[in-house]
Amino acid sequence: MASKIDVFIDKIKKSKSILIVGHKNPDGDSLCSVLALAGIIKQNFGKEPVCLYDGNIPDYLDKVPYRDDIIFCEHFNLSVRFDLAIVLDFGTVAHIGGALPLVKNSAFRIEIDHHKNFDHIGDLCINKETASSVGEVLYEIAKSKDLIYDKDVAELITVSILTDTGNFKYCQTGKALRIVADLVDKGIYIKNITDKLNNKPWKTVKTEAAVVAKTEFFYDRKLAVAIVDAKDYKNLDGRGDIILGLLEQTKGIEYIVLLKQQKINQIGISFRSREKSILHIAESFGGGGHPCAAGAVAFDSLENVKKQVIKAFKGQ
Ligand SMILES: [Mn+2]
Repeated sequence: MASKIDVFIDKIKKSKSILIVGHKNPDGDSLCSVLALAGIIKQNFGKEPVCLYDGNIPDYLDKVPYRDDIIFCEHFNLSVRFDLAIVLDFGTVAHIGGALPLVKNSAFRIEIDHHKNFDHIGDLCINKETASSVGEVLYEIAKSKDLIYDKDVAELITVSILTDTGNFKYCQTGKALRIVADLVDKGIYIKNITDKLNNKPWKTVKTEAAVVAKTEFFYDRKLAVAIVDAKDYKNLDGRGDIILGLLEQTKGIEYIVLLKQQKINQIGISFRSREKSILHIAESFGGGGHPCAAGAVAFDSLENVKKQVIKAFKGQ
């Protein structure tokens, strides 16, 4: 990995124009790793990368440092040729979204990811599947090359890690905790960060609460199924993690399914399990993820998808 990072640094030094993008509809890791990397490049090499996104950034991320430095890709001239494009946290090329032509058109491409990725776009790939988040990979790169960064960048790296580990819940090793411990020792204060993330519009909080209140239970209350219909979907902020988090607190619940009607016949499905793996169920709907947290998108009516999901948990 060391020599790859040397190439990475060398490319940054030699490039006059640099583009940084994450995945479409950014989550905390995608947005904050893009902004953190832009900060690291500015503060060490004096260059101003262009940061672009596609889709929507959730409101809860509106107060993260440097939030105003990322531009909606449709507000940018898509025929520009960059010397260097850096793509973060994307998983698969289809997730890059509207900035893809700019990435393809760049003279050199670097990808930095922690997803299992079979669909590379980088001329240089710095991928670390064992990393909790791209924020963690950036921390490691900066550390290995003695790159400096300010407190805002440290906060961004922390948001990346907190988001992708579900506030450390999904950590399989102590690595992510040690990184954040180091950043706390260097002066960040986690309460400041979580206060910034408490930034949802009332209509979102109200919708989340109403969805939780309408939850249905199956199989001796082991399975909870919550539904966000198309009307509620436009009020949702991000993936509906708060709905899942609230239901998770219920005594006796083993599995939670959240159905989100993104379009009339397009249903986003989030699966959560307390213990047993539900990955095979997500995969049976064409999705994937982790043993206890997975997702899929089904192209059928809400009623049909609901029926199929309930059936899939029979005997689980
Ligand atoms: Mn990520």
